[in-house]
Amino acid sequence: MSEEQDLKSNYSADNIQVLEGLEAVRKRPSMYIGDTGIKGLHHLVYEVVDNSIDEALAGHADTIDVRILEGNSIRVEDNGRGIPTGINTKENKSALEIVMTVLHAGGKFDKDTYKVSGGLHGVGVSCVNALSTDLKAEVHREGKIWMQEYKIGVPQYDVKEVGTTDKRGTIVTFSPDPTIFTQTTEYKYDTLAGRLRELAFLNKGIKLTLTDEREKLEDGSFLSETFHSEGGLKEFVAFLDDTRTSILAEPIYIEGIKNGVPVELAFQYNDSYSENVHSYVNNINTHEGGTHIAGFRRGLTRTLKNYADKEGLLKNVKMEITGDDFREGLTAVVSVKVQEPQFEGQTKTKLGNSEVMGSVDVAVGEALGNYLEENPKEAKMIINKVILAATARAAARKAREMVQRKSVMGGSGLPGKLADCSDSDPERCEIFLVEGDSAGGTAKQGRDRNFQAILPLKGKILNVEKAMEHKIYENDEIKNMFTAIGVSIGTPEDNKALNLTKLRYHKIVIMTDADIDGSHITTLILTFFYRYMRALIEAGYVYIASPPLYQVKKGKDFEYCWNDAQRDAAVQRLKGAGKEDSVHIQRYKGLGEMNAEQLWDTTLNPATRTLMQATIESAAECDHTFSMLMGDEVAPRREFIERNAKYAKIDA
Ligand code: 0RA
Repeated sequence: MSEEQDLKSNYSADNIQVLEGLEAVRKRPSMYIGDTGIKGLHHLVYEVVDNSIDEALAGHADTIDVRILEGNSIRVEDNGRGIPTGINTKENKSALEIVMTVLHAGGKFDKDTYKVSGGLHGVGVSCVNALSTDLKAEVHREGKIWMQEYKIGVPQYDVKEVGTTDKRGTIVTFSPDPTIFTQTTEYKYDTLAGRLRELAFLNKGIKLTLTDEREKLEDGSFLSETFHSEGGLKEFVAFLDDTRTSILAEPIYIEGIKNGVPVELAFQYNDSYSENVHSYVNNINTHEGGTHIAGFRRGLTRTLKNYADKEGLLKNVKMEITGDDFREGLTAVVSVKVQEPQFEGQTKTKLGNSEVMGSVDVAVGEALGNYLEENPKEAKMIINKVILAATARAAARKAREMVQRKSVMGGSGLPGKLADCSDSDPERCEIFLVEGDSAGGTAKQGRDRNFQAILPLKGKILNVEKAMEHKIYENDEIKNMFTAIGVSIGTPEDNKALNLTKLRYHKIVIMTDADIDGSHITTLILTFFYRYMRALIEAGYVYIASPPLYQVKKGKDFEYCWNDAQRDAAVQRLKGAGKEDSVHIQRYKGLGEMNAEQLWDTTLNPATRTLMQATIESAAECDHTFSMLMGDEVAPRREFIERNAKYAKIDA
């Protein structure tokens, strides 16, 4: 048998296995990337970037360039060693082809590399390949450029040399398959930017750049940002708190290997009342916490308590101080790298490895113990804050119990303003939280009272970002929401876990005017949900209604429009051969300008409305956004709103 024939027969035998793998991914994409919605779409980018992060963490790369190309293709380039292109003798194929086409082949060729990055699903770039109509891999290595292209994961030719180079690195360009990502293939710049910023903080020293080449800015350039942090988590904490008032001059910071586990953590106290502790394992956000968070809390409480006792700072304090009190106004980020992480919990984002608890406990103890000894003035400020928190907690418990008592009374305990629905199966029921009594009235007339309930809210609701906890439970609008929705709050000991067993609706819809005030109220309500009923958002129960902005009308014909482009198109359609001024445009300034029927047709009717589901893509990002939107500083808020106004219109 000639050498060429031998290669060919092997090639086809291997190919069958590869095709089976790719087919499995295309058949059940959600099993590999979580979902095929907007989250899964963005996950493709993270999967590719993760490989480059690994190469950087191994010390071979320091720059990663991500571009959104025209048509929503993505290009990821790094300056690493380049994926090896030589023929792997066992498989008789180029290593590059194996990495790109075989499931979980990623790190196979470099056992020395300590692979720590890796998406939640850790599936490797071959999955991205399988879910892309087109993918191109380009490797700059040892003076040469190598290339291979694929369609839905299938190589179109053997890896070939296409030129010479003085660069090093890997470039992957792919186009997500619209038959897989049926919801959307449109990338959101802010979503990608949020993740790259997070990765820059979590992996200090690496430079990550994001460029949006889909649309030119006014000056002819592209929107582009570079994320790069030398301070790592210390800068992450400062960023999260940039619109809050810090108590310490600088975050407390530690980095080191404790009992064999690399631990990096930073924390700071601010003058707010909320606790913002974010944790990561191998760059993955562990929303549900786990052993690293348990270790963090234990270390924090023990060290602060020991110090306060030793200094006699608690001599005159009568009430009991709980773990919660040590974390009021605390912003922290904990990041550990674990070789074989065990993920547990509902969303598999809870770390289970028990050895990590001690590692983080020791790290906090060390960092904080030293800090307190060296900074007695700050130490006193922290302890005083803790004592204040314990005092306020007593008031909050009383207020919370009042809300609780009302909400468990059921039926008769419901708020007077609530126009409830007649169905009592929560799965079918919806509640609309409506801004203002007048819009509330229209909504009551327009709704289907079988399954739609209306709760009018009075003007601006309390800004929970700035209020002490007990004030929140004393606020009428907030009390009404608690009792109408039917949730109660657990004790601080079970981390105030929400009790959803008496939840009365599975769709909770925020409905406000389509203007600046309306979006402010939406933000206030979302902030309240995020801080006090986060489980509702996580379970996917919270939605935002999208009322139309315009009605375009000619004679008896009319269309509703949600943005200016739709409006212009509707004008063209309706005017037909007629004159422009025969078409009348009504701009809805508020929900109140619509009558009950119009409100039903556009915003309430499940068959025709558009609801936006509130989701938490990144808790840290959310935390920063809400504190910024609700905080004292005007400039960053205005900047955010201006930047997002464009997207808001497209979304609607
Ligand atoms: C394994 C071995 C080597 C490089 C890589 C993997 C590698 C993979 C990716 C994925 C994206 N960018 C990457 N850069 C490098 C090289 C081993 C060697 O040269 O000795």
